[in-house]
Amino acid sequence: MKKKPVVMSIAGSDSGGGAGIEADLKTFSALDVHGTCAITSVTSQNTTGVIDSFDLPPDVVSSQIKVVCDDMHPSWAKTGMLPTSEIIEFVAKCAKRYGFGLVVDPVMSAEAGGSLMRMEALSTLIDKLLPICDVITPNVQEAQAISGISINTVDDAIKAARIIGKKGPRYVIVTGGHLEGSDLIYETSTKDTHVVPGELLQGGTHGSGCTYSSALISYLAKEYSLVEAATLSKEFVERAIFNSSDVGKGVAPVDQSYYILDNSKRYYVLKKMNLALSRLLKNPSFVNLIPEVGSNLAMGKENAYDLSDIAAVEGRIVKMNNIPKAVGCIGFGKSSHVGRIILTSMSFDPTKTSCLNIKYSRKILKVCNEMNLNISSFDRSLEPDNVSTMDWGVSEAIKAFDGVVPDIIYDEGGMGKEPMIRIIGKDAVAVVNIAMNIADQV
Ligand code: PXL
Repeated sequence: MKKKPVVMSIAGSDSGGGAGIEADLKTFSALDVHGTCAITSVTSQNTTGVIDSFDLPPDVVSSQIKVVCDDMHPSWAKTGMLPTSEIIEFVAKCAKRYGFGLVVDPVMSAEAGGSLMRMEALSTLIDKLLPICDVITPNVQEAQAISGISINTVDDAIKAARIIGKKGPRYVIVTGGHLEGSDLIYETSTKDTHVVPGELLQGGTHGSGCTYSSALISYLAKEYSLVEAATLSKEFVERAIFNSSDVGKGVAPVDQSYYILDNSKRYYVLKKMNLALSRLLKNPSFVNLIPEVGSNLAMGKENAYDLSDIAAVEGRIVKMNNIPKAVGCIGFGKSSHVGRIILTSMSFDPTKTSCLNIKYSRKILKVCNEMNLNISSFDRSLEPDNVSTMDWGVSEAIKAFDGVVPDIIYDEGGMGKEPMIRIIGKDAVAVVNIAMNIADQV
């Protein structure tokens, strides 16, 4: 049977599913480690903040840690919400007894507002937990509270990390939201510092701290070095922030499942593209539909954001010895022309993910009409300055069709521009089926 690293989260529950234990377990499964948990407090919470919380008795927290450790021996654990001094003391005892690697995320308040730690518990955390932990991952506010100095620059963060390091952790990672997006790693024994560069991203951040520390123990449990684990965790949390969705009225929760779903969505696109392209290339009559500039077939992944989310044929599909030929392989980010058409059509209708451009002729357009396809068009001579032709033209054609994405968008060309027909559909196979029907009748 395969072996999986086992990790543990000792943290509070967030009923809104955005932070705490819920975020931790989602992170663990996205990163393919077995996640276990000891719940310290049950918070009644949504995206607007913490409404209420109910702390568990400290021996209930220890009991959860004990039974998990006796059986599954997690190699790494993280602490999140530790609301009281008593709970911190019990957790520190367990950590000493079981000897797992320990990351302390010194959670003080929720991203959306609301305190998650009693004031007096901070000194217990500093006295009891910092001396026995491997890594502490404060954000700027938490680092200020623990070090007692204010942090405005990366130099301030280094000073704070030195002060915190003296309290016992082997590494201090000051996480970046407020350091222009970069994280600072400080190694206590050598006094070395390392900056993990990042950028401030648009997106909801509810659960970002929990997700970061959970990703960190996942990578550490997979035996990455600390700097590698911190770099990968930063990337993981940035993508989770970027993919957050507005599920409530307040701070949007980050999305950890993006990490697994993105690859499966891309795989689905590649499978459809391969099937569609091989059918197209086997159909000799398709050559009659290939324009001078070549055709391209492209398909976007669900929720495509930019051209890197659109798969197409590198170098287009051309006519060679009177048979259709793909110049290169299918890959993401390989077409800006047809890619833009898809991004625009998906902005009107997210299910219209695929496009194939074919030759324009009156005859071909007539066949499209006879097939009862929905048809719209744009006029290049009306194109304003400083716009992308495809964004503008495709939007115009869709607006002219009452905002519905038609099956066919054509234009009659312009100075030095070949006229073109574009077939748009729900996926690459659907688009190719339409193209083959047209080709059979031309
Ligand atoms: O992200 C900090 C955090 C930790 N633990 C719980 C939380 C939050 C933030 O909302 O709710 C339970």
